[in-house]
Order: sequence, then structure tokens, then C-alpha cells
Amino acid sequence: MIKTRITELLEIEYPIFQGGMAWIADGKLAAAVSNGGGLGIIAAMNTDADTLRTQIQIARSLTDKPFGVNVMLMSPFVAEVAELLVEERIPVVTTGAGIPTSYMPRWLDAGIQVIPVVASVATAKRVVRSGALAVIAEGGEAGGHVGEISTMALVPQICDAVSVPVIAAGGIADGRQAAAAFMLGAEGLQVGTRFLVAEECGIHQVYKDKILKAKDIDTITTGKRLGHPVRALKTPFTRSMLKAEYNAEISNEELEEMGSGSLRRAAVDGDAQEGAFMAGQVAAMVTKEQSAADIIRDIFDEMETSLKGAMKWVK
Ligand code: TUI
Repeated sequence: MIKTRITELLEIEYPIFQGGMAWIADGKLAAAVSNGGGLGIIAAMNTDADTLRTQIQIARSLTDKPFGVNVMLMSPFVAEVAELLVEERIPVVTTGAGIPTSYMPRWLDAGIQVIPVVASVATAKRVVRSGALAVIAEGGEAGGHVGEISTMALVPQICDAVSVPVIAAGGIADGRQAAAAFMLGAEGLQVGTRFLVAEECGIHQVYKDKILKAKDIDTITTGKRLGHPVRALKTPFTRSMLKAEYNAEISNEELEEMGSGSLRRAAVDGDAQEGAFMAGQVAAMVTKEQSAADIIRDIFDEMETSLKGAMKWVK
């Protein structure tokens, strides 16, 4: 059994969060992860408060365990979503794709635990000064919107810079990687890509099959020119995005327009031509569909084996 400040503070069995993946992390998946002993997270993504409220109700109908909500700070609905979390007494909020300090006083006053995703030391320090309970240090191996620094380099630097617990994200799909993250100083994990193929994950089967078949070099980042790189599987869509980025005759507005709706086309429609199948660099390591609870058990069984076996190197 692995006990850390994260399991203690959040009263969960395993120190693992499910990533708040847009168009993917709904009430059903979050409830399955929470029932499996981790912290399930519903993605508020780009939707309004009413849509999120429905997903919160679905999760509550499926679990009595705590679950969180991820707020994507670039969403046009962020203000109304921020209020809904208070109204619904959500215990834990994670944030992504920005700095959440302007919403934090309201959440903290309402007793909500705030755990932002950060991709740099400076942002980690800033959110901790504003009252973050912990931070999720996400390396560039992750899927979706990513920072520059790899998990291996980022996690120990953030652990040295803050005294709150650090949750490692990006590049973690199995117990060996989980053990390595703990060796870097992390006290918890966030996993996204492996949960894409959870039995309770409702994305299109085309998306799941692409993850199950992916190879090591099958992801790519696009969107650097727009200031928000996004990692996804290589497809006709990501290749044409990349080409367009290097074409000076295509404006930033046209590029944004090309990208808009592309994740929905992947996750909901399974559109292999025009969809953006966001995934981390570990996609190739995800080779079987399992329940969320089995995924969690597998990762922590293997992690304990790895950690116990590590003494063989010490003479
Ligand atoms: O947010 C994510 N992953 C996402 S959001 C998303 S929706 C989207 N679609 C198209 C374009 C942009 C977004 C798909 N995947 N992960 C959490 C995350 N947050 N990764 C990196 C960051 C981050 C980056 C900078 C957090 C804070 C931050 O602060 C500024 C700084 O320079 O440190």
C-alpha cells in the first residue's frame, strides 16, 4: 500500500488522479476512477455550467467517493463554471492551460481544495503563494496542451521549489514510471492516456483502437506558432496542421479555425481524417482495454514491485 500526503489530504486509497481530458473525462469515467480508489476528475473543458452540472449529477449517481472537476482556464465559460463548483460543493478542483489565481480566493473561501496543473517552477511557486493545496507538475510527454519541459526534468525542480505535495503527470502509464516519479519526489500521479481505453471511457472506438495500435513515435505537437502546443496522434489532420503552421500565408486566425472542434471530431465522431486524437508519448504502452479499477490496481502493484526491487542496485 502506498500512503502519501495526497492519500491523507484527499482521503483516497491510491494517490492517482485521472486527467481532466476535454470531451473524454465525463461523469461516468470520473465515477469509475473514484470507485477504483483514485480521484476521478470531470473535465469542464469548453462547456457551460449546465452541461457540467449534468455530468456532476451523473458522477454522484454512480459513486459516493470524492471526485474533482478540471477547469480549463482558456474556456469562454470559465467564470460561470467557477461559480458552479462552489454551488455544487465540489471538494477538489484542478486547473489547466493557465494560471488560476484570480479564481482561487473564491474557491478557497468555499472550502474547495485547489490543485493547479503547472508546467514551470515560477507558476508552481505563484499558485502555492495563492493557497494551492498541491500542484500537478505536467511534463511535455503528456497529451493535449503541453509545456516545454519533460517530466524527468520538471518534477524534481518543482519538488525543490515548493513544500506542498507534487503530483507528477505526463509520461506515466505503468508502475515503473510511477515508481520513477516517486523517486523524483512526487507523492502522487496523474494519468490520462491509459484511461482513454478504460471500459468506462465513452470515447469512440476508433480513438481507442488508435491508442491500442500506436507506436512510440506516433505523437506530434502542433500549435506552437499559436502559443499553445498540443500533443496528439499523427493523423492526416495533425500533418496538415503542421504544414499550415510553417506556411506564412496562412494567418493565425485561419490556423485556430482549422483546430477548432478537432478534439470533438476525434472523441465523439471517431473521425480518423479530421479529428485530433490527443494522446501522450506513452500511447504505445497502452495495449489493453481494462476497467478503471484494474488499471489503478495494475499500476500500483507494479509500482510496489519496482520500488521493492530497487534495493538490488544498492550494495
Ligand atoms: O490543459 C491541459 N491540457 C489540455 S487543455 C486542452 S483544450 C485546448 N485545446 C486547444 C488549445 C489549447 C487547449 C487540451 N489539453 N493540461 C494542463 C496543462 N496546463 N498543461 C500545461 C499547462 C500550463 C501551461 C502554462 C499551466 C499553466 C501555465 O502557466 C503559464 C506558464 O508559463 O507557466
